[in-house]
Amino acid sequence: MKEFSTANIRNIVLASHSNSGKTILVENLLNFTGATTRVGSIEDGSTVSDYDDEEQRRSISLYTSVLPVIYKDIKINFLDTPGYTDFVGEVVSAMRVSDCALILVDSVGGLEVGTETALEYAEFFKIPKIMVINKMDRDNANFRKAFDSVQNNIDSRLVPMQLPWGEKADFNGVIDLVTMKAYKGDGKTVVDIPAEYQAEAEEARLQMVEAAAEGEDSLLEKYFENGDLTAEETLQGLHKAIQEGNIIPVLVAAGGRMIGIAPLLDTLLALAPSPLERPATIAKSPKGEVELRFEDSGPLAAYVWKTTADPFVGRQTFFRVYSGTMNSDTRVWNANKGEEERLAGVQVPFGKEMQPVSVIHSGDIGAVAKLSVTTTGDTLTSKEQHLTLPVPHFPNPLYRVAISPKTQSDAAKMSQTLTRLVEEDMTLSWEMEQATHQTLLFGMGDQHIDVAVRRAEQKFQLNLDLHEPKVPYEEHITKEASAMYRHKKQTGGSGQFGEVHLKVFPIEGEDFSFSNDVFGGAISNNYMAPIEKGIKNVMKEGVVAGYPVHNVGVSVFDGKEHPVDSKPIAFEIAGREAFKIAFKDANPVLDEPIMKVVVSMPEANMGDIMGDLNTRRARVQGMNSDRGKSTITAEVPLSEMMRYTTNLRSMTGGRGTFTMEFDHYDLVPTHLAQEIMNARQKELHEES
Ligand SMILES: Nc1nc2c(ncn2[C@@H]2O[C@H](COP(=O)(O)OP(=O)(O)O)[C@@H](O)[C@H]2O)c(=O)[nH]1
Ligand SMILES: [Mg+2]
Repeated sequence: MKEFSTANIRNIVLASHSNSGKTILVENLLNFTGATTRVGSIEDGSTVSDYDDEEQRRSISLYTSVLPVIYKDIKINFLDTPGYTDFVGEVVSAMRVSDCALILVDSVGGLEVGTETALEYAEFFKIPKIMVINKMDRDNANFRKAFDSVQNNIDSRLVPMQLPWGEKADFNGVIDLVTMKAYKGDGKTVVDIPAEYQAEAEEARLQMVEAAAEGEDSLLEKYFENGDLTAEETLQGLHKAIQEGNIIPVLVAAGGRMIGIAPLLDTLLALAPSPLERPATIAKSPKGEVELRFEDSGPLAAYVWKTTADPFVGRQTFFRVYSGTMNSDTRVWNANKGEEERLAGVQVPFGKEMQPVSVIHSGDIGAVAKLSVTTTGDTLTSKEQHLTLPVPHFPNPLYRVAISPKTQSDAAKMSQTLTRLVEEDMTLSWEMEQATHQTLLFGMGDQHIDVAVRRAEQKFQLNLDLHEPKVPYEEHITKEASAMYRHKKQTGGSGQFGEVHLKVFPIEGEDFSFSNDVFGGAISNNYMAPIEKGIKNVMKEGVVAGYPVHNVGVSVFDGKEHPVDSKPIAFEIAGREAFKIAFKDANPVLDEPIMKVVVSMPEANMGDIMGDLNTRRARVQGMNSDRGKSTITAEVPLSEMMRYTTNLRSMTGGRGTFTMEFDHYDLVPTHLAQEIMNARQKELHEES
């Protein structure tokens, strides 16, 4: 592939609700510009962007792909992201390294939740936005309606730069308000605006020019003087204005029919900023903060925004250069890991293909294979400069499932494979939970988990079973109780004998205390350790409900031993059993984890969400509404929140989100605790 210097690079993220035609749009752009000889389709699983098996199987994008489109000597790196909520982590990563967002809106669906999310992230990352009302050829396409559905829900002003020339089956092309020409089909044929559109186009053009004039003071003066701007001035003004972020230019297309392609590309070249026009990046170094411009001559700083760990291809690391250049056959310093990495060859990603190049210039996106320690979020730099670039905040994965290996050989590689999987994905994590003895996998939703589990199977030959996650309850007692147990086996062979009298009582501040309060040597000192061991073993397993015991004191105050048959194992058993009896008598209760939950939703859903939270034993601590968005802060038991991701989505049409973190343990209400204990006793009964 040809080399492109910073001024000739654009990085544009394609983001919106699933199904608005992002993947097919790039597919057509690639074909239009001669990069491919045929146009692939979603249905055949033959697009350049959705190359992963799982994407093809599901017919949706799951991962961000990089597709460079070369047009008029400029390389536009399109980052095609998934639109489904579960894969929003990919959108965050892509936005982080893009200089402009192209937001697609379905001409029928209008503003859908994934598109709202895309707009919010573009806002958050402060990158200019350009909108396309796409699929204008659809049966129920309605430009105005789609346009209004967006405008009525956002603060930024939408400014049409194009109008559709016909709609639905009659969608012929686009009327471009800058050139005031009509572009037929892909746009190679340019004609005069048909008479019936002239008036509408004139009016829309005036509004566009006015918006452009506001982009720059000098243009505003000219506009007041002449009452108009030239085409060039209009583009210049809009180019400025979108970088301020308060206007969003609107284009029209039917990417899948290759309509509006040339005017779309031309507008992108005119409006989307090159890296040179972006604000300085602030990097950290041991000497303090450093301002980086996208300069080849600057110190090396490349941000790793994506990693894939395919067992056959090996690890692929995707980076964006913020300063300096990344060169083949050199060594770089991973500032986050504090280790050197050797770059065998740097490459330009083109879907799944990697095209070798000798250098990746500042501002560009590249990839490198087989790095050893580098993971997503790391900065590659020089050892002397030791620069680190900021890592964005990713939404916390709150949807949990318990997993277990299917076979012995799966067990052997489970932890290693899970570690590699989560390394690829900032919104996936796993942990072993001591209290429930479960391995938990956390993701953004059931689809996300499903993809991860299939990926483990297909790519890593790790087969997993899924289970309901258990709540990590805890057992404790609320009063003092005593018990004795005699363990005796004296029939035939060598016998066993041990008798323990003990008292249990609640304690605070520590989980366990043990004292030997035996007077007169009823039990020898050396049997105390086995007794303690027996008790500690039950504490792990739980007595009444199968959950770990906390905050209990034990005093052994009496017992009996036998000169021949007493041995450590006998006392271990006697200690354990005496503890169990005393514990059951000491009014045992259960504690449950209480989470601090913050739910955000459209104001209209507030009543429903509140009502629903009440059925989840929530303790609401605060509510807030601001410009149509509401938040509720509440403490809610974890047991009530297990499938909240799914429930909240269905209550809010996907517009509700929440955060959740552990806050404290609190008593489980008696009737619920009783149910849990009964279930456990039944389970024990069935086991024995
Ligand atoms: N009618 C029509 N369908 C389209 C157009 N572009 C894409 N599609 C179809 O819309 C569906 C979703 O497209 P896709 O590119 O996967 O959308 P994405 O989820 O935004 O990437 C596919 O079935 C496409 O064939 C278009 O311009 N017109
Ligand atoms: Mg897609």
